[in-house]
Amino acid sequence: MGGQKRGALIVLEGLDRSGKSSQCASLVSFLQQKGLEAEAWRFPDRTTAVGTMLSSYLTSATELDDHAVHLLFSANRWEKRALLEGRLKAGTTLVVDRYAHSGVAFSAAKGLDLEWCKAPETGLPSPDLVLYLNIPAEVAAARGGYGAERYEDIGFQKKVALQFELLRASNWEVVDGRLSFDDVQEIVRKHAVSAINKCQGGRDLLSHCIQLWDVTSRLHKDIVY
Ligand code: FDM
Ligand code: MG
Repeated sequence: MGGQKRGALIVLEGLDRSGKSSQCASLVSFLQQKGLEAEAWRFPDRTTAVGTMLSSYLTSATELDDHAVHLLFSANRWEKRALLEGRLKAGTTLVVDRYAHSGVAFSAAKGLDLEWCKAPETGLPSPDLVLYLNIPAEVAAARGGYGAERYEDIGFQKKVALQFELLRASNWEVVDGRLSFDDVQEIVRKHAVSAINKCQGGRDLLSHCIQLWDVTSRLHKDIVY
């Protein structure tokens, strides 16, 4: 079991306009400057055939049943799984802008059953670290720049935030997204470097796979509402 050095799977999550994309880009440059192998990834990956369908749904060019679109978002991750695992095993750290947590939070916010939403994601590689950029929906909206895409609506983003809360697990670090860009980046770097060091110490990828939601559901029982 394990023992082999590998790259870390680091995911940034949060509402729209929480700063994920710029923080991801800055983190990848920092890691590369340190001489580490690192790549920026993002979901949805709009470059694939499935991604094209998602993109046209998000721009409201097409309509799709909520369940169907949920499965497409998940399929968009599964179609990249082999490549993703290959990169990690080859020692490359992946910094991913959104992952299965966005998949579940956005669909559950529409009213789909949370457990149903989790099911198709189960078995995907579990992140070593989820950095959640925490920002109230009002603050995100005030940053401006909500485009015309589906979901870019303050009322809906509030519902998404509630769902993200339910997904918090032990591999999450919640970062205050209202801090300055540099302050957020400093925290992000610190946690990322620590996750990378653990993986270089031979943290096993496969045994980790099954934990995407296991960690979560265990925590769920401890949450007092
Ligand atoms: N989104 C993203 C989902 O609804 N499910 C998913 O699985 C993922 C990865 O797509 F509003 C939503 C979140 C966001 C929209 O994402 C487009 P970007 O990061 O803004 O491109
Ligand atoms: Mg967006």
